[in-house]
Amino acid sequence: MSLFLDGSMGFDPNDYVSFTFFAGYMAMLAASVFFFFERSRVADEWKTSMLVSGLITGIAAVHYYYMRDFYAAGNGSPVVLRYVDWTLTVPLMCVEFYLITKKAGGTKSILYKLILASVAMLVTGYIGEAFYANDAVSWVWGAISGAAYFYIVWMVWKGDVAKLANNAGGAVAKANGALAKFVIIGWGIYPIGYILGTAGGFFGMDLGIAANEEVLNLCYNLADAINKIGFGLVIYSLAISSETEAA
Ligand SMILES: *C/C=C(C)/C=C/C=C(C)/C=C/C1=C(C)CCCC1(C)C
Repeated sequence: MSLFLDGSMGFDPNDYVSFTFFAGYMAMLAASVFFFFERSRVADEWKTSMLVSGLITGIAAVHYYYMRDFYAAGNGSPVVLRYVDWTLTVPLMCVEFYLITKKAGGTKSILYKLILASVAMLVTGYIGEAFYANDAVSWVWGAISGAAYFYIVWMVWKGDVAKLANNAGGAVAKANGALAKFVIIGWGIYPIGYILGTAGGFFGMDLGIAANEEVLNLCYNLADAINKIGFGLVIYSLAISSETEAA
């Protein structure tokens, strides 16, 4: 029985990047099982949020299954699979913000702004990585992507989303504050990976270090596990805490 699609049983023990693909796959899978099962235990109003949490880690688990093989087989960065995963899961994370602020007046228009910004962030990041990774101009695409990222940070930290959550107060304000921290700190790991992993990542400057695909994938794998599972756990604790508040 082979473990990988290429028929091999595994990867070189020194290949720590492959290890993080493998561990990421297991962690995403386990988190999905957890969110789907726990969904039945939370109050009705949080069931959709729990479902979305499970979908985020579930979609990631499937992509990690394939990225793991792709990388272990020596194909380098799984750029396409990575960005397909993100294009599905990041908008779903925007939906999480919409769902928690909905009762406090969250509108579809706010949701669309977040989704549009996240798509802009990812499309430009993809162009930078897929076509300009070895080019000094990779920073231009990273910078446009970064602008969209800062817009999302502003929306959830100080803008419309934060205002709604703070008006709602209590567990919702707390959960929004925690999710916003994930967006600032946890999502902030991705641009670091991009800077270290593309030739011109840092405004085209020569940092004296070669662009490193391994570091890029390490950053992305670590950040994915922190952010996707972390988001779900924040939602879960919100769902559990509002249940005890109601009781
Ligand atoms: C589950 C996946 C998530 C939360 C992915 C988030 C990805 C980002 C926040 C990526 C951001 C980037 C920049 C801000 C600039 C450089 C290009 C990117 C796409 C790596």
